Amino acid sequence: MASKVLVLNGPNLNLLGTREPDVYGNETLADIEVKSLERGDFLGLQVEFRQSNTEGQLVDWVQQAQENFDFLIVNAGAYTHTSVALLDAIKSCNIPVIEVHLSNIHQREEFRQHSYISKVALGTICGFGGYGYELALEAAAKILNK
Ligand code: CA2
Repeated sequence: MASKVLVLNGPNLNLLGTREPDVYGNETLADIEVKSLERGDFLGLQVEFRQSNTEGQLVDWVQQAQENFDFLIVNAGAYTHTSVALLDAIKSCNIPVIEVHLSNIHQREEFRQHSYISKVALGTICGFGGYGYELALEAAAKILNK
């Protein structure tokens, strides 16, 4: 049976493709979802893609993830830099987690250079735009098949 991967997206990522193309590219989140599902099919992974602007909803999804999924990929948006709640939820979640960012957060404002998610993620992929999600799926497939 195919391994199942949950991809969580945080606040304002639903606005992708509408503004700030110089920072985040021209792709919409729906475009990234289509490519992630296709890459998942190719890798033998069943991918589910979700987005919420609400911290509590993201925490609930992380808490529930281990019941139905084998792997978690998270772009927590701005909550990356603020959310101890998401850090705690990921810490107690028994499945591996990869952090993704479209932009290279280390080249941006100082407040974006710290990530609570990085403290508990297996690794972080940032700076490759929407392709970062596909890279994270490649890594997930490798780790799950080990
Ligand atoms: O680079 C990333 O993926 C981020 O997680 C994106 C977040 C940002 O707060 C993080 O520091 C880095 C923001 C996503 C908001 O995207 C927008 C796109 C178009 C218009 C407005 C917001």
